[in-house]
Amino acid sequence: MSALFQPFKLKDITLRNRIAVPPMCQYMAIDGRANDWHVSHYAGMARGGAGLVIVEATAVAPEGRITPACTGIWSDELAQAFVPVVQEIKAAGSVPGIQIAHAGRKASANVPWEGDDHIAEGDARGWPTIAPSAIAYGRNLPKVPKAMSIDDIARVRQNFVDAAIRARDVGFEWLELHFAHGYLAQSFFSPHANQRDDIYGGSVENRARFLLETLREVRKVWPENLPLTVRFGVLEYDGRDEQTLLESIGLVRQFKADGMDMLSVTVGFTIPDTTIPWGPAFLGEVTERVRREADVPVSSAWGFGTPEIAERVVKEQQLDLVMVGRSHLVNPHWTYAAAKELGVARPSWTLPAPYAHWLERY
Ligand code: FNR
Ligand code: 531
Repeated sequence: MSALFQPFKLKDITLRNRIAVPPMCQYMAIDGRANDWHVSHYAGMARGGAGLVIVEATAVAPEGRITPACTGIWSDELAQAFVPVVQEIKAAGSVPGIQIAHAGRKASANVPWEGDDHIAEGDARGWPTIAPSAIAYGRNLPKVPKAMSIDDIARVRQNFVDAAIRARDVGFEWLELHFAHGYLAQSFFSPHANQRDDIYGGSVENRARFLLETLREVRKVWPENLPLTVRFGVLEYDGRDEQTLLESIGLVRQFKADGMDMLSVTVGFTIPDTTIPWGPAFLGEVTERVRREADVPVSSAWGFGTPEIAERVVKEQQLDLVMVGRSHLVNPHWTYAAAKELGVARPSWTLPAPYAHWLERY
């Protein structure tokens, strides 16, 4: 029996298998609005059989976009633009999730295929960035952000709450807070990026404050019966990882106590000068450690995108859910192909009728 093709129940949501499409920016929005590109992109992977499809990092405020082409949900009108995306994912038998985000000091950048760097000062396409402290990321993102005031912090926290309400109201059934990848929330937790001397900086409790306050406020508005999850970088590969992991696992325990249902483990990506041991499933061990020490359901990503690896890490209970990203850009029907490769009986059940009926018959 394949472990990867067992259902997964979290709160009132049951996924048909352990395969999730992680959020992957498409950089195809205009003024934050989802469009036909997003409908076909997400529908394709849902029709391919994935149990869960998480819509890309979607900004809770205009200045929270990574690039001018990122999606947003800072208005009811932008939220409505996701209705066809939600409908297509559900129609394909998958579960619609969305990741809500604020890019912090990494915002106001060109799309990856047009430089992946900060938009030049004076270029009207860009905007001023905000962050815990006036410390730039560096390298391709040299812009020095404005250190957020207490009012800025309160406003952005409310932006996350309002975004969660809008996501709920347009039918998303799985919410992921983007607390990772060097964006605003992750940067509050990092002593590299957060050198505030008020209650949001200094001690690990203070550096965790924005993340915990935001989670607690979102928990109040997100339906209790639907999964509320967090994507968080538990280490940075910056030479101080044992300390970072201890702090991170302590924070993850607090996330769980405050109502987080699942954690998506990833890398911090807070600073450029790190030595990341890229490789297939390189986060498997640390994900299993977080799962064990924080006693929380976990997913993870980075190189799990072959059927054998995905099957193994679920069977060995390193992960509860496998995030398969780039492999889904290669083949939206990755899940069906994995079912066939793993010898799952009648894998065509993972596809909708118009495809399934003709497969394995002739
Ligand atoms: C990503 N990733 C990403 N992560 C995230 O938390 N929010 C996002 O919006 C994005 N956007 C994004 C765009 C593109 C084009 C890529 C390739 C990646 C990271 C992604 O979710 C995943 O963690 C990585 O791609 C690693 O998994 P794979 O691709 O090795 O399966
Ligand atoms: C991080 C990434 C690094 C290296 C390879 C693939 C992905 N992602 C983070 C994404 C944006 C694109 C780059 C987000 O979290 C929004």
